Amino acid sequence: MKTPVTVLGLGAMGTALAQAFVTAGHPTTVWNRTPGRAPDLTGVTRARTVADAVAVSPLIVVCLLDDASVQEALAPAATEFSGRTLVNLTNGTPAHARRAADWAIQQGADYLDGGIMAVPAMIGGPHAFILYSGSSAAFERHQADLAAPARPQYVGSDPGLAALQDLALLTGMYGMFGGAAHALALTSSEKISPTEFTEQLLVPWLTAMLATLPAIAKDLEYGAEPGAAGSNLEMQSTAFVNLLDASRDQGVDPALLAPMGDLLARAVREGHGDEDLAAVVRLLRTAE
Ligand code: FVH
Repeated sequence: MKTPVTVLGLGAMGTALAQAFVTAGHPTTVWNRTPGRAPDLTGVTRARTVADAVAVSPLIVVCLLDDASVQEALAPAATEFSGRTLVNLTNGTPAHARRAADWAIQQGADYLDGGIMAVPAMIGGPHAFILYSGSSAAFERHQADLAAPARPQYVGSDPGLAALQDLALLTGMYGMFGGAAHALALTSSEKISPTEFTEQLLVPWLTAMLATLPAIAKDLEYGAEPGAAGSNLEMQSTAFVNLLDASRDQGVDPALLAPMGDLLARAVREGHGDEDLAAVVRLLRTAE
């Protein structure tokens, strides 16, 4: 028999996770704060309380709105967690993850924190993956079970590492989406088809530029040869002024772009004009 799994939370993501466990043949128990949520989810056992839901499975997956809701939901069932594995797939910070791990260990449970790199429709499909950090023993024990919703990828024993990399990936995504939103605002200021611009120009351009990222990462990690930057920051900073001026001329708010222009200018001022984007990364690390 497949490992019984409990899913706490039947929002859009919790429902997709529960559906994936059912589809993979896991006896699946679910709980949601508001009863009657996800009425189309069949093949599950609906528990009345968190304690009832936790008591029936060795593997407990929680996916609620935020860290506060996880603390609120789990606290009344604390004594039920002993000997089980708690997998927290709620979006949170590394600090949230480390605190939750301490709490779980105090209850006698193993803890894995997870960062879901998918939207609900992708769960159970080939492109979804979930980053995990925390107990390596729990990950090894449940790796096959955790493959039901998405490809599991273990990133380390520090429980905060999955959340950190999840948030880092989301910042990359939001930076790209912010840039795309600005590009579409700019082209929409003239009679340019958003669909044609996106499909024929924006997506191919972004795809090509993404391929340059590993070289920047290598520069950051190992250092660059002097003068190796093909597109140095002084050139980029000079051209960036045109992005801001054209935006204003076209009636487009440059607020999303302006901080990047400021960083490029600062990099040049501080003597990094002949370097590449790795110099900007170093400037961002204000804590060092
Ligand atoms: N949906 C997505 O695209 C993203 C993909 C990446 C991961 N995120 C994170 O997953 C968490 C859950 O997201 P969700 O999409 O399921 O969110 P909702 O559909 O809004 O459902 C929220 C559930 O949380 C329950 N809840 C809220 N507050 C409490 C509380 N104080 N105590 C107990 N449960 C609570 C809510 O219950 P109810 O309102 O139906 O009673 C829902 O079950 C999230 O961290 C994303 O960032 C999703």
